[in-house]
Amino acid sequence: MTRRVENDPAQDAPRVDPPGRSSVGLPSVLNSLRQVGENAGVRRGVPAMLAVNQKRGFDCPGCAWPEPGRRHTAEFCENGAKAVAEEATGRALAAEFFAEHPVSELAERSGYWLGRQGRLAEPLYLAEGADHYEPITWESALDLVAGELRALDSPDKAVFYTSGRTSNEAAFCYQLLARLLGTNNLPDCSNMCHESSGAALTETLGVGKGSVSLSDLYKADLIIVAGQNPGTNHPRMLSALERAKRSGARIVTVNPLPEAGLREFRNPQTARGLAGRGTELTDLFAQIRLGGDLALFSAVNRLLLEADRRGEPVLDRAFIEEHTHGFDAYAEDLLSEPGAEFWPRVERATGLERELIERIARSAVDSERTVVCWAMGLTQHKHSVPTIREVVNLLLLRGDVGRPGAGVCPVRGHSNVQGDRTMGIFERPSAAFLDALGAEFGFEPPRAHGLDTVDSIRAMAEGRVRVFFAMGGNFVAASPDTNTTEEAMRRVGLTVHVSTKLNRSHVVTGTRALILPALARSDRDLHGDRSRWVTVEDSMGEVHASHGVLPPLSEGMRSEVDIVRGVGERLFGESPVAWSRLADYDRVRDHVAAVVPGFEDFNARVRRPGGFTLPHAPRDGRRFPTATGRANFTVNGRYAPEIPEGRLLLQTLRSHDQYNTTVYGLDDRYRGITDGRRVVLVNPRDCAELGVRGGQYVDLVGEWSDGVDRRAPHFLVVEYPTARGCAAAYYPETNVLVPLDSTADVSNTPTSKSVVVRLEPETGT
Ligand SMILES: Nc1nc2c(c(=O)[nH]1)N[C@H]1C(S)=C(S)[C@@H](COP(=O)(O)OP(=O)(O)OC[C@H]3O[C@@H](n4cnc5c(=O)[nH]c(N)nc54)[C@H](O)[C@@H]3O)O[C@H]1N2
Ligand SMILES: Nc1nc2c(c(=O)[nH]1)N[C@H]1C(S)=C(S)[C@@H](COP(=O)(O)OP(=O)(O)OC[C@H]3O[C@@H](n4cnc5c(=O)[nH]c(N)nc54)[C@H](O)[C@@H]3O)O[C@H]1N2
Ligand SMILES: [Mo]
Repeated sequence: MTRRVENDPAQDAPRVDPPGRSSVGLPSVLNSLRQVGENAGVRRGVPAMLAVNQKRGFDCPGCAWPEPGRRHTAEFCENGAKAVAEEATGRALAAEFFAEHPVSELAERSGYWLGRQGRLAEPLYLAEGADHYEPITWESALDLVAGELRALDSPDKAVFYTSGRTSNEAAFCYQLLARLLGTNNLPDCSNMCHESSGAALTETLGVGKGSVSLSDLYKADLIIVAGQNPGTNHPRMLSALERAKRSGARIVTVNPLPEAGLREFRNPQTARGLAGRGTELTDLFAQIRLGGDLALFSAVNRLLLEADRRGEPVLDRAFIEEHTHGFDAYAEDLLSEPGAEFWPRVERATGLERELIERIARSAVDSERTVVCWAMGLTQHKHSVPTIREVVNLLLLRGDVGRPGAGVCPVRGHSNVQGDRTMGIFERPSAAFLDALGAEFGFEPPRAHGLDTVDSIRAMAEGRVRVFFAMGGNFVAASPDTNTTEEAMRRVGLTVHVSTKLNRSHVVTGTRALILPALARSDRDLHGDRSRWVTVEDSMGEVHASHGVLPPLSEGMRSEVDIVRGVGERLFGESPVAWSRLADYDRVRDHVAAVVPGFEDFNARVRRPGGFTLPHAPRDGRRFPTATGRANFTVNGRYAPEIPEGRLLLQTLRSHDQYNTTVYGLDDRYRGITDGRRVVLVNPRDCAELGVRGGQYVDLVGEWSDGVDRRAPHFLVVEYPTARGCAAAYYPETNVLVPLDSTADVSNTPTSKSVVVRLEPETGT
């Protein structure tokens, strides 16, 4: 927990207004300009903003939403602008900063304060027992990492974490380093994010990625947006939804919160939008209870099956016959529960009336082409994998996979999280990938599965990890069960963070710690006098180049590829990998082309304007590389979270002014919250029942079977129109409440969207 510290405004008392009804428009444009001006200044800010998502520019370090083919000069959004401003800041962190501020003091600061101090500019070392980081040369820093890795008695005592901003080139080199060392311990932010989507889609469709492109969204008749808040987290998606709407699409929104972004959108790229006239996006809003989506989608599917039994032509029989497996068993199971039990159960789980669910089913039947989009609202529950499989069942019933205007659309988070996985950042790599990697470099990669994020924390807690290496991210703040995770991190021998900005993971460390400052997406990456560029893959499997444009703030920063090369050379010399040649990223891309399917002729194809699209068998030809060789219907059970008497189910989510653990500001404009983050949104009727009122401060106390007291103190209660029984508060302040052992079945993703809590009158801190 962060305590009150002088000059650290994160704890200020928030102001509360009614939630907004519309999103973007002029206030958002003004806010972008202000953020860029304040952080990056005109000299760095303007060139940076003109290069975002342009063909010779860099990929926005915000979200993974794809760029449209025809681009505006300003192809970015308010929150992309904040992400760019954050990294393009003109402030560099000098060594004096660390002489002035001991780590013990920095550990009392909020993440907001830490992030505002500027860009990390030179390598830093925290020696055993020391309380201050001190500058260290790159040579010594890399020697230290290599020495520590070489000294391990087992390669599995090293853990290599990745956050999803890492380029394809860096990710490929990084996983190669880990596997040459002999471990598959490659946890990543995906483990906390879309792992449930990957697991469900691989099992049912054979490919763990989305099957639609932007043009499919434009052609769809029906778009269901479930468990996602694009107005804040994928603002450019709103333009795509607006365009779909103009072409006649209906939009069904499934969410416990009435998110402003999905109600009315004022497009800042059009005069109409700037003048304050918007497009109503949502046609049908299902205000679902947290974790109710499995019940909802199974109810919609049951209505379709019942209509089919009555002889109505609602199923795509030809598709089911030719391309799927398991239909009969699925239909039999779903229809087996008597209606008198089925419907009351669904109504309890969803909080929705049957009539509304019937309208959603009707929309599905009336639609020739349906796309379902989702994000963390579906992936971070105990039963996320069955829930997403049930979404797939709906599309399979209608033949809505592998044809234009239809398909699955898991909307990814970090701008290259999908690419990192494609490059082999995965603790459970396929045998085919390892075979190809081993053949390309002439070594035998380790075959045993490695540790994911949650299992890494367990291993650290048990003292089984000596070196923790992070390629970006903020592991201790992003992970669940903050106290447990921080204690675990302190048991590691050496922690190494390749980072751009200071964060909590730099001040909660192992016995010794290194910070290695990396060039960011917007920075020019010079090698001699040659400018290098990298590639990324967006949420729709499109691969393209990203050229940094800004002069780096300091010569002390290195590219992620060069940092990995430095460790690799020291550990293994030039064989079997010629690390020195990989300074030329074309050579890295040649290796990728040889190892990763879909990257043939990578260097040539990625140089074409707009790059290229990776193959996707279900999308491209209705081929399903699953265990059965067909798309699989799955039987998904009846689980829904129970909310015990006098308790609430809490979701931990993002405000409008943050990027994951990076807090840009203290406002959540669309939800009416200003100047503070320690708020808990509660339905007014739940407030009345629980005997609390808006404006009162409470402690949030997590309840979990292990009986540990998990407490997040001092939260302002805000009466808010969320679904009954379901509260919301911001991440990462509430991560302390998410039990490490509370994870999704199959994917092992922490259940950040369903934590049972009680509200207690504040105990005082
Ligand atoms: N500006 C900005 N952009 C970002 C990020 C950021 O922090 N800031 N983060 C990036 C990352 S890594 C990711 S993964 C994405 C995250 O993008 P989102 O998934 O949109 O992020 P969250 O804020 O977690 O919002 C979850 C949404 O799901 C809803 N929800 C929660 N539980 C349920 C449920 O049980 N059922 C349904 N139907 N809905 C539910 C919530 O009310 C909320 O609207 O955004 C990416 N883009
Ligand atoms: N309770 C709760 N917990 C959650 C979630 C939730 O919804 N609720 N969401 C989960 C999700 S979806 C995700 S993806 C994870 C996110 O987990 P992470 O990806 O680990 O966290 P971030 O906050 O995105 O990491 C920010 C840090 O990355 C570094 N960084 C930024 N850009 C670069 C770069 O270009 N290179 C390098 N080397 N470093 C860079 C900066 O130092 C910055 O401080 O959190 C998860 N945790
Ligand atoms: Mo994410």
